[in-house]
Amino acid sequence: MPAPVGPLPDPLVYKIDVLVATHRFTSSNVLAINAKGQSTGAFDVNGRPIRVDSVKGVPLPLSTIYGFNGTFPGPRINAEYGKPVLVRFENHLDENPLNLDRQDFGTPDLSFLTHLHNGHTAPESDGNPHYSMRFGPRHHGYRPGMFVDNLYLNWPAGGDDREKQSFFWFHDHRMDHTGSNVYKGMVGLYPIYDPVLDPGDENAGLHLPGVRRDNPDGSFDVDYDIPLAIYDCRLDDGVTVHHDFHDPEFPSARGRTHPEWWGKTFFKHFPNHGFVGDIFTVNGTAYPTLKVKRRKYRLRFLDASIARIYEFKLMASTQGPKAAKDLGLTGDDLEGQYRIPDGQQCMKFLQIATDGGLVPLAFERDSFELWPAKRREFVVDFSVYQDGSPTTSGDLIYLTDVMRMPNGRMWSNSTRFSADPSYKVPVLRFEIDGNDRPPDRSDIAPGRQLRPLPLLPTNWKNMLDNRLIFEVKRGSIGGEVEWLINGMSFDPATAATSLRNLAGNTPSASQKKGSFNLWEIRNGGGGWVHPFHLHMEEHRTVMRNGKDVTVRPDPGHPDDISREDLTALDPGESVILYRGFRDFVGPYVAHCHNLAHEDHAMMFGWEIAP
Ligand SMILES: [Cu+2]
Repeated sequence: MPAPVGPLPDPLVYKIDVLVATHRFTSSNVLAINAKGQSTGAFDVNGRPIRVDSVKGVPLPLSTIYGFNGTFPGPRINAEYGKPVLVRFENHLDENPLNLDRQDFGTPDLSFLTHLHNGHTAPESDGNPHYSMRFGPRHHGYRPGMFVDNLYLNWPAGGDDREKQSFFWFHDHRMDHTGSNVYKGMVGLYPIYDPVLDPGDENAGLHLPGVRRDNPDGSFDVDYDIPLAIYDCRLDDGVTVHHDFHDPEFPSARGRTHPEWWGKTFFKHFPNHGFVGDIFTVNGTAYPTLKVKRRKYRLRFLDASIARIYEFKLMASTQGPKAAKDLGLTGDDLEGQYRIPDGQQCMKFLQIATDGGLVPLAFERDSFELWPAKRREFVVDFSVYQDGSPTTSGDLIYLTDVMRMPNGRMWSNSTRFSADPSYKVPVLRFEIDGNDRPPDRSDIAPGRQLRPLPLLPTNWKNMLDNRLIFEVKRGSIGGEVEWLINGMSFDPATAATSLRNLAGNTPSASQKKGSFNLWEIRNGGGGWVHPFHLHMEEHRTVMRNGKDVTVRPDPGHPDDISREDLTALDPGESVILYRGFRDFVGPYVAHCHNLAHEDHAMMFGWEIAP
């Protein structure tokens, strides 16, 4: 039911500088290993070999980042429906007061473009290339010395309460270099609360876990409500020769080794399936410990990785994690660095939200997949195990990845596809802090009604024949335009055209403001998976692989019952999405969120016409 559009209050104003800065992935000492798991050498910042104690290791040097306010992840903005936010993003990437080595990735012209994923935002504040190349800076992004004021209205699509979401993030979207800029640190968090159902206060609304503290400047913090941004990276070993498609942009880096970059983030623009790292980090730290009280928490998961998909379980272990090299593992099996051989599931996740906000009914899961850019929110009760026994102070619970994904193409093993029970990589350790139980006034259980879905028109099947069809596929030309949509590489100047549909038409991806339509996204290549993201309104999946999933979701994709901004396409899958086009006019994009695919042209422009 659309609410009347009244005047919104003046926005809360934030300023975020895009800065060259340093980041520490761990304060622990490290031991470098080769693909056989054997200890290898290390180098200092001048590229001179240093002696490594094979037991104690050496400190990890700081990596150079391009970060929002100079941190990774960047700032967290807690937003609220009804209270607009204006963020001034200012480019200071030309300044380098610490004279840090910029290495060979990150946009060469130092421009940035920030997208609030997936804010319901006018095109000029959306930070997408289809707008920026035509109307915005008329460039790939905002260059040094420039700023942009992005207005985030915190307004649900159509003014409809059922369209409210709960967890955005903002990240770089600079055309052709999104992957390298995100990987270089341009990630920020933006949970969005709803004064009616989800105010960040477990005494109010739906009583979801969270204790709110309001600050004098209008901002607020919420205890027991924790975003977890997952990101995988590789670190330079000092002996690998740097060679990349983008060599001409980084002439000082090409064709040689960089011992002076030892231990700093290593990137390749064009591993043609997508880039995966072998060190797994949470909120910028590798293998961290999070102390938790014996009560319920809300955990907001975000996959901020370029291509890696995760499948998480909560596990207990008697023996604890072992270094993968000490288990005799080699090669790709060293990815993740640790294994937890005796890990056993000890807790379940109670899912409360997906990309599109709170789900209609809370539901329990043993594990869940997290695809790039996706958000999944869960309540976990750290006072009790799934068998009913209580937790005690000092207990350790491991957030464990059980999806083996040796390259950016797709997983080799997961619960859904040839599960490998020996693949258990601990990513984060929760430590129970104290035996007392702090007050917990939250009230949530499986089956609890959360946010109803917006209604689907009863005659939606009448729209099937004239739907828009987009097929995502690897092209034969290779290189910089390797990844195609409907056979075309991204053209930021025009709206894309559908493949011929059953009605015999090839409609343009130009939709009238206020309209709704069905869009089909087809995975046209057999061996890849694509996390496909559509800017603007969240969609509802109505069909998957030709089957109606509005009543019963596909067992492999239980999140299809919710609204999402990113659809998970297994090899050969197709989905049909019901989408709305309301409130704003102008150009937006849709693209694969495997950022290596996106940066190599797997994106198309579309628009909302008046
Ligand atoms: Cu893709």
